[in-house]
Amino acid sequence: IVTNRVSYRAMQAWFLSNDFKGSAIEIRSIEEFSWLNASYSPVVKQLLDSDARVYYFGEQTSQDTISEPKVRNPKYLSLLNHFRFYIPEIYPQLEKIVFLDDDVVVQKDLTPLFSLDLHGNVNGAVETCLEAFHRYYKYLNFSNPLISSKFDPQACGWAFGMNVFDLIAWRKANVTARYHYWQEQNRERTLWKLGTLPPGLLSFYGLTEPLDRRWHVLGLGYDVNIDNRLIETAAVIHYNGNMKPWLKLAIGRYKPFWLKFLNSSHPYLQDCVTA
Ligand SMILES: *[C@@H]1O[C@H](CO)[C@@H](O)[C@H](O)[C@H]1NC(C)=O
Ligand SMILES: *[C@@H]1O[C@H](CO)[C@@H](O)[C@H](O)[C@H]1NC(C)=O
Ligand SMILES: *[C@@H]1O[C@H](CO)[C@@H](O)[C@H](O)[C@H]1NC(C)=O
Ligand SMILES: *[C@@H]1O[C@H](CO)[C@@H](O)[C@H](O)[C@H]1NC(C)=O
Ligand SMILES: [Mn+2]
Repeated sequence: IVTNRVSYRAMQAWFLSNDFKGSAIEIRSIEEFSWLNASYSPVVKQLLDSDARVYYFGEQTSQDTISEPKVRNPKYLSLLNHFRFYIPEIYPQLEKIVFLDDDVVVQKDLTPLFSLDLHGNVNGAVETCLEAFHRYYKYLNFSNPLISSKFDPQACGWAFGMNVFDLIAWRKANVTARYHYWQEQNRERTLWKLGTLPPGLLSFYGLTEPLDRRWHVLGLGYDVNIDNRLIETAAVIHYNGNMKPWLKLAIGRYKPFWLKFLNSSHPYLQDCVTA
């Protein structure tokens, strides 16, 4: 688990005071990774530059802030969000990893994911273009020749949140370098606006293996029409979207799938559990 300095102590206290059937849990803070600095990562550089702009010109006069308020949203500013693109460097000894977002619930054993054949691909992910609009043209600026000359606008999108990464194939294909390249091209935000999915779609293009949809059922944070059977049989459910199960605006029907793993008699939770 990688967190930041602000949450590090609380995370440690939480995992020390709970037993997860003997699982080994390592908590690290993103500030430890001194190699992830502005001279190596264009993303760090861009985040520092945008902080500096706000600092020097003030929030009220910054054009970025006025025209794109979401850019100030910590979700998009956080380096933690982009940290997924450095997994092979975080764990130089590992060959394969299952990556999970912090807003998922694991409902089944994920061990079989490690023996799935990714056919030489780097990223095992569920595709999202069952809904017709989740295609590349939806996420990227195809008016830009950098994009339109290299990518198929109809290519199917996929999701972060539960991914199997083959780290050997990742290093061989220099995916992190590709990601840096695209982040640099997007300095002026002309290729895409926000988030980690668009650079992911570019960096893992042609390197993504579609997984059976039942591995990862998405949308529990915004889509009110997900079939209950689909949720119940999923290996991982993902509350992506704003309506997180721990918030008041949660979608009521999806809340129990999260709540049932919560130990409400735990003293740390006594103050915040309302259910
Ligand atoms: C920045 O990271 C590079 C490697 O990524 C490292 O060689 C360098 O020492 C780091 N600089 C600082 C100031 O930590
Ligand atoms: C990855 O980068 C290394 C070193 O920069 C280079 O030698 C190699 O050809 C690159 N591989 C690919 C597939 O681009
Ligand atoms: C998309 O790319 C074109 C060509 O570079 C550019 O003129 C346009 O401003 C971009 N659109 C956005 C929304 O950034
Ligand atoms: C729930 O938390 C309480 C208080 O910390 C603890 O005694 C109990 O064993 C926990 N129950 C489970 C199922 O983990
Ligand atoms: Mn998520």
